[in-house]
Amino acid sequence: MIRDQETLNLLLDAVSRFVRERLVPAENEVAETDEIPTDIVAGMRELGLFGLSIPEEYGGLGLTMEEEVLVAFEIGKTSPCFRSLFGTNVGIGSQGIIIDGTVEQRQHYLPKLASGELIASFALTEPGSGSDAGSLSTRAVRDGDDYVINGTKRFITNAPEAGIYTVMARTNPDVKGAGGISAFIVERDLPGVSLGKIDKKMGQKGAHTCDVIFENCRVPAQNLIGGVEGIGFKTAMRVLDKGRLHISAICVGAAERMLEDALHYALERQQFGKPIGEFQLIQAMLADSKAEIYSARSMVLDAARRRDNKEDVSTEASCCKLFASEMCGRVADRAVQIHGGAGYVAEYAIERFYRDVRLFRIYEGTSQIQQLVIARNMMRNASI
Ligand code: COS
Repeated sequence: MIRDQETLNLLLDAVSRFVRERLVPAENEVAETDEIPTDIVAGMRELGLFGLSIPEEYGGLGLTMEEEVLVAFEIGKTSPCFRSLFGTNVGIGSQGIIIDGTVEQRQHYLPKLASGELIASFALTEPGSGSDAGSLSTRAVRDGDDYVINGTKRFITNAPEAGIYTVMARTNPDVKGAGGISAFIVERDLPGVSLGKIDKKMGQKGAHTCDVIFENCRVPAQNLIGGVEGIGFKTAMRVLDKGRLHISAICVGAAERMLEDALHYALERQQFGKPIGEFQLIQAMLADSKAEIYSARSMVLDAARRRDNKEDVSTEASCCKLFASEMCGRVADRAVQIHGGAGYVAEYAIERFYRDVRLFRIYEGTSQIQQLVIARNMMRNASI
């Protein structure tokens, strides 16, 4: 599916260099200040990172899924907070508009998202509905040419930076589950939109989440995604199918970085008169990690190619998210173990990565939700 290998190689080289030369050296500063420097954000814009998946006609790079995961493998090799800043424009923030939006909605928002001038957030989770996304209680009531939205969204990535939110809200209260939900594009500056305090997280400093609160917020009806009520949950699920593949690729990149750090440490650190890498118990941890990363990488590439071939990859995306995020957690644990006491102090990047990657097993659907999706799809497709 790669359309032009030479152009793709140039992009991958440029991203890889940007990660090595600009992002990795800034990791500690961002962890301390909780802010990504503006020159780095400008660099991300220049590289086109905000528009990786946005069609070229709207100013994005229009990458295929396979191309996108190849970029994500590279981006994953540094602090996940960097990806987070443009990740919602590439994935969950923009995809609702790309997949189900009207032509007017695409024309109006996508060019600004592609350039990074505008940040989009995805507002699905609420205080009372996380894994059970279909039970959400934010309400949108039609009133003339507007919808009036009331409710609170929780843990919204990039909410403080975002200019628009794709908000899933219940338009039909008589339908308790997914069928009563619609998706809206809500502009941050509208009266009735406010933000909660920025969450204090375990890791991923530099990436911000907070509550987004809607109080009698009037949203023009033309901002109903696709112009149709009742399809918002399906939009959200399709968005997540793609997002889960992207996150899986980030897990692979992060695991590669952690293993590389652990390998260097194992080659340098001397105990019992030789580098600890010469001990077979250390080698086992290195080898298990290498094999698992290779496995996850192969899965992600296969699922991405299938999506590019227009196959339904709901099951494969969940398989990738489940395996890659759990694998990443195991690699993080082994990498700390190989570092020994040094792995527990902030001087080494692995201490930060260990905390940062913990989120991968939770967001865009917990490992348990991925198991549930996989098993339900298996049972649905079984011919008995
Ligand atoms: N693509 C398209 N449509 C989908 C879909 C997908 N991947 N998954 C489900 N649907 C459709 C179903 O076909 C169903 O449509 P019909 O009513 O027409 O049959 C509808 O959506 C409801 O699906 P389902 O009955 O499976 O919904 P449930 O309420 O049982 O919930 C889970 C499904 C649990 C899988 C869903 O709520 C989920 O993914 N939860 C996790 C949410 C999450 O990832 N949150 C992370 C925060 S966002 S970063």
